[in-house]
Amino acid sequence: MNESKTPGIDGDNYWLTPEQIENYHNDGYIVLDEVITEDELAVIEPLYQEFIDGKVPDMGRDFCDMSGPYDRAFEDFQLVNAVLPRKYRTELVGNVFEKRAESIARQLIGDEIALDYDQFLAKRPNKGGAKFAWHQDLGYWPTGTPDTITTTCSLALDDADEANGCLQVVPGSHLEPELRPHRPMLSSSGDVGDREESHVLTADLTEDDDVVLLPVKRGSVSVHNEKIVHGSGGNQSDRWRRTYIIAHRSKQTVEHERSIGFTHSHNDKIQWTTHLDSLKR
Ligand SMILES: O=C(O)CCC(=O)C(=O)O
Repeated sequence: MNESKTPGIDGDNYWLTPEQIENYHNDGYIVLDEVITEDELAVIEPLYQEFIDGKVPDMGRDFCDMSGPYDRAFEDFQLVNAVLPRKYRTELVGNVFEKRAESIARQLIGDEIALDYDQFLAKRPNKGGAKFAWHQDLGYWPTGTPDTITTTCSLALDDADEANGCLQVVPGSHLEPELRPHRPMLSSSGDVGDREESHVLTADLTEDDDVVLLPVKRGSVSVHNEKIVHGSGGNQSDRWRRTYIIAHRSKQTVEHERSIGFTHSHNDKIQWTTHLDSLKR
C-alpha cells in the first residue's frame, strides 16, 4: 500500500509509509511529523482560541474542564475542553486538518468512514491537575455498534513533552481481549455509572504496563486506536499544551450511534448501554 506515494503532505492527503501503517496496527498508535504547516495552523488557530478563551456561547457541558467537575468555574479550569467545536462554529467544517485526518484514517482503517467527533483540549500553564485520566476511548462509548474501528488524530498546536503533559500510551494494550474496567473519576455516591458530576472515566494501569510518552512538535499528529490505554499528565511548565482532536469511525457505526441519539456531546441524555455498564455486570 502507498508504495507509489511520496510520504507526507500532498494537497488534502497525507501519505503514510507501509511501516507507519504496520506500526499503527502493531502498537496501537503512531506519531506523524509535519502534517499541518505553519500557514495552515495560522488559519485554524484564531478560531480554536475563541473556544479556549471561553468566547463561544451556549455550549452547556460541551465546554468544561476535562480534569474536573462540570460545575468548575471557567477561571479555575485546568484542562479546557470544548467538544464538537465544528457543531458550534461551522466554519471549521472541511478545514485542512479534517481533510488530512480523513486521508490518514482511510489508509489505516479503510474508505467507508465518517468523521465522528472533534474536540479541542488545552492544558493551561502551571496546572499540575490538568491530567487526562488513563482510559480506553471505547470505554466511553455505546456498546452494540456494528464494529468498534476508530482512528483518533490529535494535532499539536504547541510542542508537547512530559513537562506540559503530552499524551502517554501503553503500546500493544489495544490487543488485549477485553476492555479494562472503567469507573467515573468523580462520584460522591461511589456508584459506578454516575456521570452527573464529571464526564471523566478512569481505568487502572497494571504492573506490566510499559508507558511510552509521545512528545510532539507543533503541526505533528499522533494517531491512536480506540482500545489503546492512554492518558496524560498535568502541566508542570509555563507553556500551554493545546490539542485538536478528530476521530473517524466506520460509516455504519456513526450511523448507528446517531440512531440511538449518541453524538459525543456531553449534553446528550444517556439512553444507551455503555461499555461502563457492561463492565459493571
Ligand atoms: O491528549 C490528551 O491528553 C488525551 C486525549 C485523549 O484521551 C483522546 O483523544 O482520546
